[in-house]
Amino acid sequence: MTSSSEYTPPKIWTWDKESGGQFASINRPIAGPTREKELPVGRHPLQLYSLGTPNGVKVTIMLEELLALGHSGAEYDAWLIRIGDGDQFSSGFVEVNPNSKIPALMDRSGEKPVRIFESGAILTYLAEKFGAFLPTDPAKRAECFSWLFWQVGSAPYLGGGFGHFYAYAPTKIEYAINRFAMETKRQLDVLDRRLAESEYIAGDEFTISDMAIWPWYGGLVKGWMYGDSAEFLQVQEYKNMKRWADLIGERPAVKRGRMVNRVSGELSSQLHERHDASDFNTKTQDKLQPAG
Ligand SMILES: N[C@@H](CCC(=O)N[C@@H](CS)C(=O)NCC(=O)O)C(=O)O
Repeated sequence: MTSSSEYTPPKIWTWDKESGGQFASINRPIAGPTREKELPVGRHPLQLYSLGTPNGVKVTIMLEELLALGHSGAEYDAWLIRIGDGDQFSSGFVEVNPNSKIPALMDRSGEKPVRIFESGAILTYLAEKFGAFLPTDPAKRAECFSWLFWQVGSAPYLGGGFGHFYAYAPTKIEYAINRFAMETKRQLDVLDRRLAESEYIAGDEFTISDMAIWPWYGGLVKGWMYGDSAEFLQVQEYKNMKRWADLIGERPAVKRGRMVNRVSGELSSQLHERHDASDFNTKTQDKLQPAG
């Protein structure tokens, strides 16, 4: 193994703003707002402040699935939070999520607005509010929650670990890439074995655990994440994952959910803000910014 760094940590760590890397301009070691700015509020009961990353997509898939089931109370305004520009550090955003990370949701349907942050908490809140995509049978519900919490605990090894060191870090560190590639492949094997015995993650029903896991691990086996990572990790080995990733990806609500707050890829797949169901047909970037 080669060592690409001669770094010896000092006795006391200090904040080195010049440390580089793709997120150097937004990362900082302190919490709280950096600027005074209120968040916009639209006309619907639910106000989502997010970006079309895997964590954001979990929630837009859930909202589109709820609407597809006929829950009109799940109508929502999706506002774009550009984390690369530091929108998550505005005073308004920090009031909804003191952790300054997307997604964040405000439920304004009741007498007092309710804030919810952390994607797993948002999925659970919406599932309980609408009585959907969360089994009521205690054993099935426990299985669903087990996989939901598995996702929330595991994805940082994929995103913050493997993805960061394989795709984003300014230098390639063999030790870090090996460590997190190993863990990511182990996680894919966990899912693949589960999906060999079960149609969906939590059993025979599509639930919030599928919605949480699919944007991360489904995206990985579909080759949508971190450059050439699909080849590097040989994701085609995980045949049950592939079956499940395709099954979920074909759902119309999942296709719509992926478009919301998305700022990369085909212009026709980017709906920067969603305020009405008709926006999918009229407000994608190809319609707003015609070529030429
Ligand atoms: N555990 C959180 C993670 C959320 C998260 O990491 N969000 C990222 C984008 S995917 C973010 O907002 N990053 C901005 C930042 O770190 O400043 C969740 O599941 O909601």
